[in-house]
Amino acid sequence: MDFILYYQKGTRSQRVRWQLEELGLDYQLEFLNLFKGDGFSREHLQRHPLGQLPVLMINNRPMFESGAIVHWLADRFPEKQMSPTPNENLRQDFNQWMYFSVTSLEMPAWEIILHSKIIPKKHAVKEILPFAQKNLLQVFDVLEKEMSNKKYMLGDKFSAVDIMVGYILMWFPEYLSDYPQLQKYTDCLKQRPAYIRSIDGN
Ligand SMILES: N[C@@H](CCC(=O)N[C@@H](CS)C(=O)NCC(=O)O)C(=O)O
Repeated sequence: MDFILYYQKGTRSQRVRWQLEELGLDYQLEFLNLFKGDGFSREHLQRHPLGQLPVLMINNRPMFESGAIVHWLADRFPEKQMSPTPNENLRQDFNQWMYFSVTSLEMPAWEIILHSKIIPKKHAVKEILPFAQKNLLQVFDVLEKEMSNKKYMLGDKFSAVDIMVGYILMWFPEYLSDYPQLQKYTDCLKQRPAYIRSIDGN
């Protein structure tokens, strides 16, 4: 299969690159610079109607939404065991945490990043921060408890869920010191050769 990942370091396209590396697939990176408006070029808007990243071209057919791409790749290459099959009990947990990662976890996380780091100060709504922080820490509490006796989100085996959850946890190194299990978990994820390759270069 032919894969082209439209990519910018520090964006959710890193999730997809990490997954491609875990699966050992060949892919080409096409670098965009969202700050320079590359997302809104006519060509890119044909790949992604909102002009966002990531987009993965799969045999010339575009796919967007980082979670959906990571999930699709996991299911498409079952021999790599990055997602349990629908017949396994663990598939229940897999679906639960995949959706959790892009809703309960990512929503407050993104509000914090957006209103403290991305939106220019005069447009940011700083009143949203305490509320989002409270929600995020509640979710961190849940994950801390969840990880108290496991190496990965699904137990002993790394899966696509770890890419989805781990990627967001890594946005908040300053909070992790209060969460020893999550600190240990993200330290372990950061040592994975595929993760290290996925953050290589620009
Ligand atoms: N839910 C989407 C979110 C995509 C998204 O917001 N991407 C950001 C980069 S991390 C982006 O392209 N922002 C530019 C924009 O919204 O104009 C996903 O996970 O793929």
